[in-house]
Amino acid sequence: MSYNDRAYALFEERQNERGIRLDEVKAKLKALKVETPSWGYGDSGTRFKVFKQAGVPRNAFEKFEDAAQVHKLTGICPSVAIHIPWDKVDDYSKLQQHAAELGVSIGAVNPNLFQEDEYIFGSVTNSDPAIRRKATDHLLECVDIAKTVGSRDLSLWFADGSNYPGQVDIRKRKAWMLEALTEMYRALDPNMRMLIEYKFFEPAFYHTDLADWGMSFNMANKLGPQAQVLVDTGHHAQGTNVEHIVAYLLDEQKLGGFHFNSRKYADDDLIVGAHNPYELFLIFYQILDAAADADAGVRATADQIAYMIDQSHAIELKIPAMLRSVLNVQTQYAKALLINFDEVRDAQEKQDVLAAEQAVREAYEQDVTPLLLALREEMGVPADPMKAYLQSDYGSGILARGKGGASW
Ligand code: LRH
Ligand code: MN
Ligand code: MN
Repeated sequence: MSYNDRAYALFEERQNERGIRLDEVKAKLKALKVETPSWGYGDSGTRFKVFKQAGVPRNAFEKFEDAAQVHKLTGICPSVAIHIPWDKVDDYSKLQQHAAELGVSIGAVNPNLFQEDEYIFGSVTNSDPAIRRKATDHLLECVDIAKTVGSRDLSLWFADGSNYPGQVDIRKRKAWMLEALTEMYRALDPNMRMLIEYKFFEPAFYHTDLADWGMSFNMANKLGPQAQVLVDTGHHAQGTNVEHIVAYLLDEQKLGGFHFNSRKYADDDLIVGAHNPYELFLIFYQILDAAADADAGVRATADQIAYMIDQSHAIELKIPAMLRSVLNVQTQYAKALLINFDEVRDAQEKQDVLAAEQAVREAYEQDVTPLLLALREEMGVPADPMKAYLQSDYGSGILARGKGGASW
């Protein structure tokens, strides 16, 4: 028996003793799908500078080529989110066909209402009706693109806000936001969803029209069942209990998706799980708990969550950074699958605080390496996707693209 086989046998023995069935765990791990963002492959930076890397994609087609590498090596990233107009192409069915040839597909469509000079004082909440019209038309254009390429989800984030007290009429802007979203909602096909993101600040520093989950939740409720909330893990104030928000939205059947990234101070867009792996694990704990809820609607909500990465930084290579993010998501999900929920519930019923906390933490403390190695072998992907990438020629091959590729 090889070292890995022995390690897996021991791991299995241990998990069986803990009451965990590894065949179920592996089936769930195989079903996990994580969407990567097209913009995570292009040049990025800070608000001080965009840094140019050699080899980054020059257009949307090349972004899909890089994303396809991440899928090939991990087996769990079959779709790629696009951002319009960053990924504007003449013919979206050509992009869709290109994606299919690479073994991936177009995922969530993200309208972009924060790039043009006209939007300096806002887009859908601008006090100028002509600018609001233009912004809403862009939302409708994105609904059309999603229909053309067969995407179910539109992810919506608005930079709209203000910097000074008195600068804007906050309540009027709330009405304009709802007006634009309502027009967009009416354009959806019945299978489509609007995922409404929020962020507490940046680029606006005094007030932001959709600043927190409650504001997105309120909009989604007013719109109807096809509108849900998107939780970007980097969009909360310090110390916010993100897993509580997740549990709350799941219970309301209003959690539509995630943008995963890690952060230390603000919307840092760093590699997922780099700073806060326990938070990520606790998010999955809440999702798995809801996935076994007595209410079928809550179970279905948990099942249909769109897991997306929204990570892009400048000081690391793009494809390895994305691989690290994806692998960190997979690792924390694997750990959460090792929670013995009966034990947790039993301790909760007895109000045994220490036992309940122990039952959750114990799963986090398991080393899931043998499990992930066995899983990858069964899935036919490299045991160590990062190593496989670094040993492949892909990274050197793309250098021929030169510097000065696509950026935001
Ligand atoms: C805003 C955000 C939003 C955008 C992306 C590029 O901070 O998280 O999701 O679409 O970054
Ligand atoms: Mn985001
Ligand atoms: Mn963000």
